[in-house]
Amino acid sequence: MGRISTFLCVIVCILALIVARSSWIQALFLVNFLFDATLNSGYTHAMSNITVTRVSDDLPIWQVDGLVSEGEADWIREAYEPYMYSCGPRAPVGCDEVQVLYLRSVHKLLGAIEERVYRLMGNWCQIRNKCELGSFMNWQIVKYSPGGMFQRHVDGPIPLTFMAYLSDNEDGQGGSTHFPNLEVKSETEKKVMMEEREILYEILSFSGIPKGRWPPPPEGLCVRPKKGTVLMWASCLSDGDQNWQAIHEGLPIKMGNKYILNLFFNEIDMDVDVGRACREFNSNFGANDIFPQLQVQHLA
Ligand SMILES: O=C(O)CCC(=O)C(=O)O
Repeated sequence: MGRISTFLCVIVCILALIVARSSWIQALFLVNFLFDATLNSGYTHAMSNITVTRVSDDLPIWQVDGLVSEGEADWIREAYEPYMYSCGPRAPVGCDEVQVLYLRSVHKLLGAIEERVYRLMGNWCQIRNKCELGSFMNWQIVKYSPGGMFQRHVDGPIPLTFMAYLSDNEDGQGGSTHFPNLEVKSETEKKVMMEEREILYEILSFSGIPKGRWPPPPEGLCVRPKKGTVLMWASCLSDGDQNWQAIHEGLPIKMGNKYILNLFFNEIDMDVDVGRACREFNSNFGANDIFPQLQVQHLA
């Protein structure tokens, strides 16, 4: 009896806290989110052949394929869509998002993906003893609608960003992730960059924004969203400082929607010593240490 009443007390206190911090509507919404059986249904797809490709020599940035399946990407998009709300003031323009603050064990698929990432990053995880679900920041799912974009920024200094595309962007749709400081090397990369530039100008010319206030055009590497593809990159240097090569933006999309899934490997206690995690990450680990079981390929 004692245990049951303690349990009920804890639940009531948690609910009271939620209500105190939000409106009734939001509170009901959050409670529903927490106990939504769909999100807890454990939909997963077996991990297939995972490949890791170093995308640029200028920055520790890798493309990981096979970690999130296309079916999982569809599932996440559809399951979390009802819980999305308009992004906050510091967030991207023209977007909705959902932050998954709760137990990864409740959100089974996100928990499974997080475990896969830890397995992939064997050494870093084990040495730092950080292979437990929820060691890092919240999962975040973002949806961009036409005109939606995320201005240039650096995530960090953060040892590692995980970003999965949950939708495909076709030719002419825009919405690539642009790294202005990373060199464009191949003709294909140049073609994507030029197309993104054209779309940006087209959107801006209808936006009413005076020309003098237009953002700079894409001049660096543009990665076009492909459902299930993951990008991972480090935003700090070995001395713990921000790596400005990691500056990036989500370019505006012209039509349709774009969805991404983010996890920032920023330790929760990193506010105490932001530089430490960067120093340990960078001085001890290279690509083959982060992904020890995998052969890292290089883009030609
Ligand atoms: O949408 C993108 O391609 C980039 C998103 C991004 O930079 C972020 O979520 O921090």
